[in-house]
Amino acid sequence: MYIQSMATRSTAPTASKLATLVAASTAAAAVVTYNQYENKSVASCGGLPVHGIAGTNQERTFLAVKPDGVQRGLVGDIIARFEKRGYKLVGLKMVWPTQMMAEKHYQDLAKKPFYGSLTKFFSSGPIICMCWEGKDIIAQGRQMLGETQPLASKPGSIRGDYSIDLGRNICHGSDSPEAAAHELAMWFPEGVNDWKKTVDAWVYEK
Ligand code: RTP
Ligand code: MG
Repeated sequence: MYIQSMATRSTAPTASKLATLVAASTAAAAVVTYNQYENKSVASCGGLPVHGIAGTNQERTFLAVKPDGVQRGLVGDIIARFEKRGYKLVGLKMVWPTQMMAEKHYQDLAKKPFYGSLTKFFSSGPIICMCWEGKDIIAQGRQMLGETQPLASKPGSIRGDYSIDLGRNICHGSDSPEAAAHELAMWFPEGVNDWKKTVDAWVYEK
């Protein structure tokens, strides 16, 4: 099971390391850590399901910076684009996927000839797992990523600005509410954080 694989690849923090980790984490990550260590079994830290509510301002998606984006130092830029647009980050962590996790993530592509190279690449280094929330985030997230093929991606999109090759296109985004639910359940089994963003009245008319 992928969760067991994750556990064997992680180093369990000592109590003192844990305190440092929590202090150094973002507020969102710290809340998740607190809940994990309190042994709370939560689908989300508030009342929402992890995948939010599609079609509302609380729609959620799973976005990831792939191993090439991490290696190329694009994590901050990618997070900043979604933050500046007005979306809310409710889950964030770095994970080094196993081949099995990559296969589960891309299970809908299992019959494609590139499945082996894709999953090998996706498990070749750490990725940044993110859960973003906001109106139309699934479709807008895909637009902000760009097209699958970098050649078709417009400048201004992440892939249009930073990628050239199909198999090194920097980022992943859920392509439907069903995919978002599947992917968020897989990558955030510990839950995410339902926090209120005080500037939302300046982002949303209603
Ligand atoms: P992603 O899932 O990674 O966000 O990408 P996507 O939806 O835009 O494209 P998808 O069809 O889901 O394919 C997943 C990744 O596989 C690689 N790919 N290679 N050789 C090929 O024909 C081919 N087609 C797709 C791409 O890296 C793509 O992002
Ligand atoms: Mg896809």
